[in-house]
Amino acid sequence: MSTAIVYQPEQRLELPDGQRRLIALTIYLGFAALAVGVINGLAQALSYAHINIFQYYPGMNSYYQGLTVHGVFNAIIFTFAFANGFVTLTMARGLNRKVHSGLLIAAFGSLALGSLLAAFAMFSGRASVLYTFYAPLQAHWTFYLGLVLIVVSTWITSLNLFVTLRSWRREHRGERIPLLAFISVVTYVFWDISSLGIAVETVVFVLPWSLGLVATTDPLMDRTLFWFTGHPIVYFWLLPVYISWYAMIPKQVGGKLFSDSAVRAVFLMFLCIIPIGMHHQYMDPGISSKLKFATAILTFTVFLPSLLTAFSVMYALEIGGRKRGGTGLVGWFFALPWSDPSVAAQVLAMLVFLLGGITGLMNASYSMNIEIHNTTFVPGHFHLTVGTAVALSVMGIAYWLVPYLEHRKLWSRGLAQAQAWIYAAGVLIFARGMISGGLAGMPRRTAIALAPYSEPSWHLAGIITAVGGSLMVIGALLFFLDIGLTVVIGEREEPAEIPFTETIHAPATVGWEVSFDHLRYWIAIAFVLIVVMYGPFVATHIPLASVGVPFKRF
Ligand code: HAS
Repeated sequence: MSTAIVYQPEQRLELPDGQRRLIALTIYLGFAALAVGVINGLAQALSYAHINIFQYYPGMNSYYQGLTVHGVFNAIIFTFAFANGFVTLTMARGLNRKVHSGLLIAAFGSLALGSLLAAFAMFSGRASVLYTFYAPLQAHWTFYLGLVLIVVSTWITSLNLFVTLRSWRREHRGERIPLLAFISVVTYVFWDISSLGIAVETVVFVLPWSLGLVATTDPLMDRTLFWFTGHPIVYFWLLPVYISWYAMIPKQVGGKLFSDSAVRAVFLMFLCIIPIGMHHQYMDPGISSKLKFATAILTFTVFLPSLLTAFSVMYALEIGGRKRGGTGLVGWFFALPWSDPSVAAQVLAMLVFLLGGITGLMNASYSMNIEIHNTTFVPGHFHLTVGTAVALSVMGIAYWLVPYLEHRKLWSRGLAQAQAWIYAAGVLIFARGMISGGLAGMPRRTAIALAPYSEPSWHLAGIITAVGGSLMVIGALLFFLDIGLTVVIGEREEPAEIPFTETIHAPATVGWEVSFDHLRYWIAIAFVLIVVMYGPFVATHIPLASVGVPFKRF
């Protein structure tokens, strides 16, 4: 460690005020969406304990309407808005230059308009199709158009990253792309390719169908295109958080990142291993078992980048903990700066993600999947992942990010700390309920509070789910309170710095590792793998449009 090499842009990021405000607006739109989603989540959690409060939600007329609002606002609008704002900022910080203002405005406009259209469709009861919006369920065209615009906002954001990178490269010929900028841009290249499935599904299949331009649609092709994106979307939620875990948290705990190359390799692995969406279709007819088997194998390889992340981030935390006086096998862990709510929230999110990862492994195994598919085990898994590894990390990031964007102090560090622990405790209880219920066959996406049937083995699981879910809602509301008060009445302060870590090993300037920066090679590998995995399905699929699901008039 004595030979540590520092690699970080030295200057402080001077972002024009207008750009800072737009990034803030984008992120706040995401937080507003999270608030709407979370409030609707309470009714979902209580329903498992046979408590029916759906009728108290204004404008909500059915369980599925509420569930759609919960899923779309939390999993699509919140996550995309945060990614657009945060990754634009990390790109600017990584290259120490401003981004393109016009593209920033266009991305925000597209996101805001898309969110309004989708919200209109959902709140007016014309889009109770859940956040997995494939056929045969059909929504009003405004819902699909809204989602198209939301995805377009991510593409505009990508364009902004590419334009900014290109102008940096012109001035830094032959230099390696700085790590923070590299992982930011790879996140969006990965998403651009991943989103092609949902783009085709929406524009070619469900949008014309919902407009009545075509009479029927092909549900299996539609589902397959959806899941082509529907799996990698989870890493689009996760990778902005990985940017923080890799490039920011080590600095916040006083540690350092071990290896620049390892981080680049992790992001490139995600970029290459896109086509595993069929693990959501293990139970679908019309897909060969050989393809399902190949998908299972490839799904297990996607554990690798997350395991590498676990070891790299843990090592960075350990360096920080030991510097702060922690000794022994686990002493360093308790020596971390737990009083910093940004650190506490994110480290708790990492610990919860260990369980999220294990449950993902169980989902991915074909024989286990038969047992848990369409049960509450699955929402148990994804509240440990997107619901906490992502959402709680974003809350932790917000505890330095919002003060940075507003030039104000966080309103209450104590409240922030309490919310992180309450939320983490809540999700562990919630997931315990969902997972045990799921193993006993408790179905997901079912209004248990209204169902005329129930199994005795679901009762305790349902109560645990409701208790944990309520704690999560309380934790989230405390977050909104603290962040809202920070924005409105937080004490003014000098603009803070964006935390940005050093790496022990600088990026290589010769040898094979330099090829990491040649993104076209990795993009080519991604496409080859996509053809290998999806080619056989497309080549042998018998279109079902002629006997498919008919257009319905709203
Ligand atoms: Fe998943 C279903 C498989 C990860 C989200 N997943 C879902 C759905 C969602 C979702 C939303 O194979 C439901 C979709 C729907 O509505 O139907 N998932 C996986 C696998 C992984 C995985 C193999 N999922 C995620 C992530 C998500 C997410 C991440 C959101 C962000 N998932 C599945 C499958 C299904 C599925 C099937 C279909 C189920 C069905 O039948 O319907 C893997 O990528 C997980 C790898 C993760 C790890 C954990 C690494 C841990 C880290 C933390 C480090 C901790 C530190 C602290 C540093 C291996 C990086 C350490 C300190 C100490 C002191 C210890």
